[in-house]
Amino acid sequence: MDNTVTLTLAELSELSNRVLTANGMAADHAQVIAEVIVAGQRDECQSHGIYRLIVCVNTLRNGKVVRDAKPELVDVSPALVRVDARFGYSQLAFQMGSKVLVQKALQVGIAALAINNCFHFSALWPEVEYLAGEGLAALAMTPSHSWVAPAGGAKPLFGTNPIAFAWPRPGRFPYVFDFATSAIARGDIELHRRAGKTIPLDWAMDANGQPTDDPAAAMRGAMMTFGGHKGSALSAMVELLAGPLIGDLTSAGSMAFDEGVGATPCHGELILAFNPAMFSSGNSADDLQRAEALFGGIVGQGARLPSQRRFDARLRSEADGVQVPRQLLADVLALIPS
Ligand code: NDP
Ligand code: PYC
Repeated sequence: MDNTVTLTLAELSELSNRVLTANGMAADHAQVIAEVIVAGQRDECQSHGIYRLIVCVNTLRNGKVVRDAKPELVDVSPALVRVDARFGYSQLAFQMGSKVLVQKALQVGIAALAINNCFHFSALWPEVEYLAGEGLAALAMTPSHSWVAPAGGAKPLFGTNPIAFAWPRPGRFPYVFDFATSAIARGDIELHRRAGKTIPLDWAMDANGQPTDDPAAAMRGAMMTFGGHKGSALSAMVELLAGPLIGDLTSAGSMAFDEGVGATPCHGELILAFNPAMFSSGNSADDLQRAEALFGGIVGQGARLPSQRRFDARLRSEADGVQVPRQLLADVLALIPS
């Protein structure tokens, strides 16, 4: 028997909305959360697609998330906007704050959006892609729960702390990268555990600090940063800029707030936007052309641009629908109370 089921994007959207609202999520939150889950599955970003419904529902049932939170926007300065998510999920807060962020970056040249007190589970590329679509370069980062050891240590301290960057390319998909500062997103380790697969030895240590290929042991131990001390320093940077700088929790604080429930992490997020036209020395068309030459230099030697795999998957999924592992779909359907 085929181990996957094909769903159209509309079917996946309807299913995601149904699972969330049937578990008490307010309709406006469910709608925007369903959109990022569909986008993740559509782009074959498996760690942040339909699988996330399981974590969201656990959070709705056991966590401290406010199911109908109304985000509150504060216009702090010409270049800074803050949105307090009021302990709801992050998506509505981003939707509200990003419109103001765009206006500020277009007017001032550089602007920041700080989101506070949000439950955060999603990939960051949808956010920086949106900003690139507005003609801006963008950088986003967020902590998570303390699951990752600093390089040279063996005890969880950092989150998986993703950093995403986008550069606008008029008429094409933007240049985008988005990766955890851990060797891999934690969601991927969980997907390996679900599939009964081993993991590479450079992803995580067991509880005794020994490299392990067992995903369950890895989740009880400590994940490793990517690139040794370099990923470790970047991870600390994310903790600082998207934590204390914006008046919010570190990953260790998020873990303590969770009180062992295993809910979605709750903390802040920092998003920066840059207006290339205003930074330009006078001829932004030439400057954008130099950027294109750089991208040409990458692909010209047979390398690929980050996100190209996702963009290819997007076109495929839009035409043919998405493949969902049969067991994962069954587990998601079981989340709907009878
Ligand atoms: P990956 O290691 O799978 O990919 C990271 C990036 O590298 C992607 O942009 C990917 O593009 C690119 N890439 C991969 N292989 C190549 C290659 N050969 N050449 C060029 N580029 C390449 O991601 P992670 O596991 O680190 O993270 C996955 C997701 O998890 C991210 O979207 C992240 O935001 C999310 N996440 C969210 C967290 C949160 O707290 N909200 C925490 C941690 C992670 P492509 O996709 O096209 O392969
Ligand atoms: O996959 O590491 C992860 C993750 C943490 C929070 C959301 N995703």
